[in-house]
Amino acid sequence: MEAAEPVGAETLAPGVVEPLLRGRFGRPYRYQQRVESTQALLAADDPEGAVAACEEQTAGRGRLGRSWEAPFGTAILVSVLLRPPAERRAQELSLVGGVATALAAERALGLSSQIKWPNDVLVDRRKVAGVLAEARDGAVLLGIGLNVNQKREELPPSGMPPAASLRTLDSVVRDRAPLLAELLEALEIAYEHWREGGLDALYTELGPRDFLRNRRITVGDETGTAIAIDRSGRLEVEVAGERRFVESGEVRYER
Ligand code: BT5
Repeated sequence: MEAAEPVGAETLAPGVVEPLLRGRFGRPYRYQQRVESTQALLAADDPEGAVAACEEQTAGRGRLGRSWEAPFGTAILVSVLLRPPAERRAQELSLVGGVATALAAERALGLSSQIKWPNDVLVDRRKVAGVLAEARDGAVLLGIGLNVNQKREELPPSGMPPAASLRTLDSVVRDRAPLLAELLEALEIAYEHWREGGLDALYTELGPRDFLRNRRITVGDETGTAIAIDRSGRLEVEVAGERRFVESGEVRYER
């Protein structure tokens, strides 16, 4: 048995979130106060659009074995089960999640946001959200962590890019449930566009938010200039006068 929530606590419990859902994402809506990772609350045989959320992860995951940290009740920590059509490149889904999260963050803040290939959402050069796409028996679990109400001292101290929450950006404390409903709606719309037309169909949103464009970057042991995220989700880079297309990996950037 989990401890009861404090009366009046701001929460992502089903009774609060489900009435706010407008599309098919979030049906079913699975919720636990504490869980190892929201990615563990969904299985490949769940219907597309099944969603899991929690107040705190005890082993929240980033990419490449890294961790995702957020104190109880401060962030949106959510996973969505997707079943992309075979003709689409599932690797593009972290950018689809990035576009949806960027739009939801912008609507909340009234500030513009950027997408740092392949999976970060930045505002004012700081990371407010990260996206994790994991394959699971033909399905994809798309996990999104969006920092909402963390105070500065509750954010990881030394990330690159440095971390921010919506609250550290504009000093507003927000109810997370309506924001989660907006995020799921934005994700459903972006996903449907992508299903129909690939990243081409999202490029008007993605292209102008491409953070690495024209920056000096290092990928692996090569240094060059990022040209842009291309329409298949790869990062186009110019290294010593030659164009390369990077499929995946870690990017370090100057400034
Ligand atoms: C990501 O990984 O950015 C993907 C994060 C996905 C988290 C969601 S939460 C719901 C779902 N369930 C999960 O278990 N995961 C997903 P990556 O690019 O590897 O970034 C990880 C790095 O970001 C860490 O090594 C830290 O430096 C930094 N970091 C950790 N927590 C952070 C936070 N709350 N805000 C900003 N940066 C953070």
